[in-house]
Amino acid sequence: PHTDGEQLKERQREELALQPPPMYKVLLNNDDYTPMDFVVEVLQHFFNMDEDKATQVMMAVHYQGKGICGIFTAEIAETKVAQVNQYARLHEHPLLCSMEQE
Ligand code: TYC
Repeated sequence: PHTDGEQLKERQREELALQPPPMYKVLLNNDDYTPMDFVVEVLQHFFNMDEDKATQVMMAVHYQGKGICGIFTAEIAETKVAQVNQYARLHEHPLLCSMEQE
């Protein structure tokens, strides 16, 4: 019923399904204009950080230029990036969120 070629492809599908999915870092970039309070609120709201953690991450981005908000699978990372950038634009801040594969 199954040719050798089909069995090989099925094995390859099974092996791929056992691999963990690729993970993506969601990053925040520093800029000179977005208010610190706004960044802290974004980190609390979109990344479920408490106020202390959000303040730490915001200050790390402020002094180091970039920082990690979290690590997610592709679809979740893409959604976070889109939501943060849309929210920042709505409030007319230049805050930039991006992602890169781990
Ligand atoms: N540098 C901004 C300020 O001084 C604050 C800031 C922090 C902006 C983190 C963006 O991702 C950011 N108001």
